[in-house]
Amino acid sequence: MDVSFAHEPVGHLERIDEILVRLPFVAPFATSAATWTAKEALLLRMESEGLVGWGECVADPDPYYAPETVVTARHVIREFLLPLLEPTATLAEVARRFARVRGHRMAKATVENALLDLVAKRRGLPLYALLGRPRKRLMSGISIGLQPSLEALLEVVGEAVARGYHRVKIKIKRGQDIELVAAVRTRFPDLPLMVDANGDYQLADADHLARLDAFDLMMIEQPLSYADIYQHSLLQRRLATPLCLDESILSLDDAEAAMALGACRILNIKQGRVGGLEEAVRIAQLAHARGVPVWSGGMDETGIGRAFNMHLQTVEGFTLPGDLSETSRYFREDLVEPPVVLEADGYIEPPTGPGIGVTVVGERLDRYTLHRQRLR
Ligand code: OSB
Ligand code: MG
Repeated sequence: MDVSFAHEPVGHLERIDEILVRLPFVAPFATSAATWTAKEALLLRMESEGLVGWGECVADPDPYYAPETVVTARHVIREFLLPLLEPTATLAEVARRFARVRGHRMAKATVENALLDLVAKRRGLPLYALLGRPRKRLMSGISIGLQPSLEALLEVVGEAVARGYHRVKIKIKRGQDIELVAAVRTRFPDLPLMVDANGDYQLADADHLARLDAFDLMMIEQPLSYADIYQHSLLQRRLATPLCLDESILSLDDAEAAMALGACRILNIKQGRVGGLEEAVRIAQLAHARGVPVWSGGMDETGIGRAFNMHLQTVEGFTLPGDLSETSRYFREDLVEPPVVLEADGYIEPPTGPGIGVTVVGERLDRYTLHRQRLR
């Protein structure tokens, strides 16, 4: 990839800490696959020459979204990834060394993110500038979990519309789909609306899913299981609505296969799922060349992980609004300042300070920490 940071050396890392945090959500977040009441996340803190770099792993404590968990990520980071970091190794060299470790891309992204934050801070550049991008206001998007009732759903969607979000995504699952979408569409005829099934359906449900074609959805995200790229290609041929893959895409190769097979017409890129910003940018570049629009997906991250997603969205090809909501939607109090806020027109300003551009508030970090260990 043609980015200047590839030749940047890792530098001397005087100290590395892993920190496990747990932040309660303002409201539980329910998908077809799981319900989470708090964000439990593994953070990596790296100190180098008086600077501090941060990474946040998007793995959950459970394997209900992806096979990786907080515990597998800790294991792989400590035993296999950190030992590959040497002061003179460039980031490109680190990526080559990491390739020997198969999978575990959430773990890899955590380390890559912390290194990129450090490199950008050393250069005094915001991360988007390190990616070679100009400052850009970002579109907002909200992901609304399954609600206890249709009335509750309509109320939450109504609040999002009133706030000015650029698009609304609602979660669906078998038995809670057509009538939810029909009700939201009837109430909000012009709303940019999409659904996410988190893999709850099978190809045999194709006729049922085709009923969603009546509601002018932007896309259907991950209707079939995480490993079903080929099955999605068969489903896409039977639907007018574009499919978008999330869980199925773990790498550039997956994205290439999905696009070549016609398994989707849109890609959800979560940099924390595909191994980091570098792989995410590669996927965005390939998708751009293939005419496939992409957007940045979220994992209900704390302000640390969210900042990386914001910088990523300045890259060419991110033409659709992503999962980028106000901090107050997720947490009463976040680990970082400043929080993400919506401007009057629904846009969001990415942080402009060096690196990720947000500051971890030590006292809050301590309060939400479950476990902390020095690794180096
Ligand atoms: O499928 O996109 C998903 C959150 C956690 C795990 C998976 C998903 C999500 C979201 C919320 O939809 C995205 C966000 O607001 O950060
Ligand atoms: Mg999704």
